[in-house]
Amino acid sequence: MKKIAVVTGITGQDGAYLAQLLLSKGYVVHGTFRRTSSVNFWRMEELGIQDHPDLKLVEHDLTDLGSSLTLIKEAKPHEVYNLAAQSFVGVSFNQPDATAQITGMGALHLLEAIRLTDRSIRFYQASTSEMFGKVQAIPQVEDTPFYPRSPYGVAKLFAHWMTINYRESYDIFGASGILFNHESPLRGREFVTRKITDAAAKIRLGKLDVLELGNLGAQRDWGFAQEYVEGMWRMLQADEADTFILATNRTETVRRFVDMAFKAAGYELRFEGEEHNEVGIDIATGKTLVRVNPKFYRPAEVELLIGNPARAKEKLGWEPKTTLEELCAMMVEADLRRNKLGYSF
Ligand code: NDP
Ligand code: GDR
Repeated sequence: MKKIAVVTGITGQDGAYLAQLLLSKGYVVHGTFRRTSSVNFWRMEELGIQDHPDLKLVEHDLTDLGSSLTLIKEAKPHEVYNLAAQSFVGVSFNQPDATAQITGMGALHLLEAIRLTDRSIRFYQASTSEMFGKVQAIPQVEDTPFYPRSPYGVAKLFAHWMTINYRESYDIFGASGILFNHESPLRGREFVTRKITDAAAKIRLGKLDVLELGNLGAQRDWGFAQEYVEGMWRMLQADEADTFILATNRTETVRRFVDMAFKAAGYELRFEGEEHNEVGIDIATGKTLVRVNPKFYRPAEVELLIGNPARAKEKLGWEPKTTLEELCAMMVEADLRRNKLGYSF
């Protein structure tokens, strides 16, 4: 009999990659999406899985407890991966309530549905390095104290502790993956890496003059999303439910990523100016291609993230393989291709 998995947030980056992985392993996947006036399945189309016979697309809203109960009752899954969230940190400052409902309470609704339906169902919660926020240790490990710096980080911390609480209270197999930033050609264009690679491609093709960004000094630990979903799956195959960090143990500034992406698009940049006035100039022509616009700064920033994935390596045999240079080049190449074809995602 085939294993059955529920993946919430199938229209997102990780949902699409995870569905592809699970289908390749012979699972039946119930992928959830929320009702909108025009649902967008472009990521599943890019991966060629949207018409897979074992992929069932289910309408579901995380903020509705009844919707989660029905989902779990009808799908009868062995595993539930909770990837759906209001996942954009910047937006969470403008929509803290909605973020708390979706990103925080949404996880609790699924845990309640499992508790009330079948406690043998294994649950994965998409936790985040944003929970470390104002970091208390470098690099961050599973036991580093949390200090979230955004409504998103606070909501995720609630969901993380709920997962542990249901593990301890009801013996539910609840695994929490503290994943550091992971990117890919399927990343949403509001996130900084994809914003940069898309802009570098557009500038190369003469479709954009200047890229505007916020804090260029923020440091992130960026890995490749396709490898990270493999880690999620491994967490649910382990003997015991646990909390694991997935990261690369390398950190770079946003500025360095800009430099890399523009290099991949054929430019050599020179950075000049102080913080809010900083610009990136094309050395060959003297043209300004990158400019800081303070409107992209956040009310509170997470300045430095770097994660040590030693526990995942030891207990799950998981480690990242793709370098940041390879990842960045892959994203720029995909954005050059899409922009040439006139795609808008
Ligand atoms: P995306 O933003 O690409 O995808 C989020 C998904 O959640 C989308 O499918 C979105 O649907 C769905 N969603 C949003 N609101 C609701 C709702 N009310 N009901 C149901 N579904 C909803 O995120 P990623 O794929 O990058 O990330 C996956 C998960 O991992 C998220 O929970 C994120 O917070 C977390 N995470 C991500 C990291 C990363 O670097 N990518 C790192 C650490 C954690 P729609 O398409 O309709 O908007
Ligand atoms: P993050 O990712 O907040 O780490 O959350 P994002 O790519 O949005 O920001 C990374 C860093 O870049 C700085 N930055 C900008 N960010 C955006 N989006 N746009 C800009 O113009 C810009 N300029 C500078 C930000 O200030 C920040 O420091 C992501 C999400 O996927 C979360 O869901 C996930 O939990 C974490 O990664 C780990």
